[in-house]
Amino acid sequence: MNKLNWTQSLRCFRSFHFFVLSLTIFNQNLLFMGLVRYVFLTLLSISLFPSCKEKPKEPVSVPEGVSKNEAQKIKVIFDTDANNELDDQHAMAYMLFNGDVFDIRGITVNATYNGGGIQGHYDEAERVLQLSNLKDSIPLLKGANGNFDEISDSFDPYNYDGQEGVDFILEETKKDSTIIVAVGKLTNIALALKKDPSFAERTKIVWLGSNYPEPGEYNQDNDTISMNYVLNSKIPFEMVTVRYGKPSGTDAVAVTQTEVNSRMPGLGPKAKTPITGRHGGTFGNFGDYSISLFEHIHYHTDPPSRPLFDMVALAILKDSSWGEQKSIPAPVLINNKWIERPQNDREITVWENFDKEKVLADFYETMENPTLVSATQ
Ligand SMILES: [Ca+2]
Repeated sequence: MNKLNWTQSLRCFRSFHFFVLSLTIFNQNLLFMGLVRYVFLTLLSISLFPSCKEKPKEPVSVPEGVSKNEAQKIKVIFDTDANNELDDQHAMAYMLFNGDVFDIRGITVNATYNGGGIQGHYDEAERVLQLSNLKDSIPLLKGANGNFDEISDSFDPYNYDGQEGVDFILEETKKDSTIIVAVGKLTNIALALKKDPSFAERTKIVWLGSNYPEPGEYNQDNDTISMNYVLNSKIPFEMVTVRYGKPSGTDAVAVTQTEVNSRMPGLGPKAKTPITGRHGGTFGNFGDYSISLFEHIHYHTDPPSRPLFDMVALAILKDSSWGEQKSIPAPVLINNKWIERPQNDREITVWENFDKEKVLADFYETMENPTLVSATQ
């Protein structure tokens, strides 16, 4: 039952007060006035007490442009090395075009080897936001340029590399049940845990990375110490595996350049302000930029194809049936080898065996029929 509002409560109190007063008078004069006064006071009370009843609920009006299922959306901070390869940009577009599914609280960048330092990753993330007409509508912040061990070595919580992005992650997760989808190295996440260990209790990390149980993988190798720090913490942690060359990892969720050239032209919203791509050229929608990214990437396969690794980490949040998940005691990486810890009470989730057809069908469907996420600033 809903609470009465203040106006109703006041009216209710007045009515009740009057009723009690009336009863008192009624008792004192019962012998004299009898039935006439009784009937009068009863009718008066009945006329006043209905004001105590809860008023029928007025229909809740949804502000223009706000979807009715806003509360059901997955609140996400996306932590990306946006300028590495081409899957981060496609993941970003997929996320930004899934406005019915995701509520994007912000985007933070981290810097892996390929991508021109933190500024290069920031610039590329900004290009995708601009193509989506969301630049300045979604917070975009720089995280750490360096690695966890060097930053944490003489850590000053009020002045450290990555503070802008990491502090944003810490503050934003205090407000709501926001999760972090991390698709680069885990430096920013480890720094957030170091600065505020209670961070572990208010969010979860979905990380695209590792060839677990095999060694190696780009995101992992960029900062293994940060990964171990996260594995040894209590923060809920889901690992969306890469597994180079294996059918069970996101490496298998690849698209060919031929397919991109035929399906992507012109897709996505028309950008109000076109971008200059990282390889040059001017682009007015994400679809055309996608073709440019595929044109300038190295290929190791015949026919030429590239996995959309990072996009899969978002797809399995959208529909968990597009991958298989299992819980394992958290292992640790020592000397580039995974060491199992079967006695470890701390468990993590491992994602594998992705439904490539369904994930890619949804990717193209999303590109063809985008629903932009709402602005958050
Ligand atoms: Ca990435």
